[in-house]
Amino acid sequence: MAFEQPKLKYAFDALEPNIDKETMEIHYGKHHAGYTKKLNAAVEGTDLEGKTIENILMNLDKSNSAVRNNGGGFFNHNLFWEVMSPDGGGKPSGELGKAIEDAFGSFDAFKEEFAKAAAGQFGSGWAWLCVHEGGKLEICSTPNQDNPLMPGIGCGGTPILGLDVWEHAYYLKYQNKRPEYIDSFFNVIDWEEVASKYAKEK
Ligand code: MN3
Repeated sequence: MAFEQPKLKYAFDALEPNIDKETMEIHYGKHHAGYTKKLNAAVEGTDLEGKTIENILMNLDKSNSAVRNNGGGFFNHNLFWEVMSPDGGGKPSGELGKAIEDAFGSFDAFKEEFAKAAAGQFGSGWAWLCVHEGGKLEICSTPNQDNPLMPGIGCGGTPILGLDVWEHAYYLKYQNKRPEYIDSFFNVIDWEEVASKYAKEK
């Protein structure tokens, strides 16, 4: 069974004005589709065929750059689309809200640290909020299409929120103003979805 891009739960223009329609069309329809196609080509006929993407990434041979880049690209974008919603924004309440306050002091302090990780990732990459067993939260960033599921990446736990800071994710609308894109992302974060991932993975 080949990997397939999950359907988006909103229209390409639904995240406007925070994320523009044209960027969504190209990002989902070209970039993510490309990673998915190349991942399938890279695992076809190997012992990775038929395994889940999580299993492949957690047991990754990092010298296998086709699987590292395209498997990462497939998983990372799946998560990215999931944690955004036209009804998003605000801040999390309940268990996740409390865990964020415990780990970072306040939601605003969390936001500042996450934005710093995203803005400070040199070149292409991702910023993450991860949960460790027991519920402890961690913010980190990774280059290219790496992610915290991969072994020895210097960033652990299970990612429950991810922000794509490749230029293809924001350049059409924001050009070089990555911090403005990061700020806008907070208007569309689907905290209910992130909270449900937190509850499942902690
Ligand atoms: Mn991308």
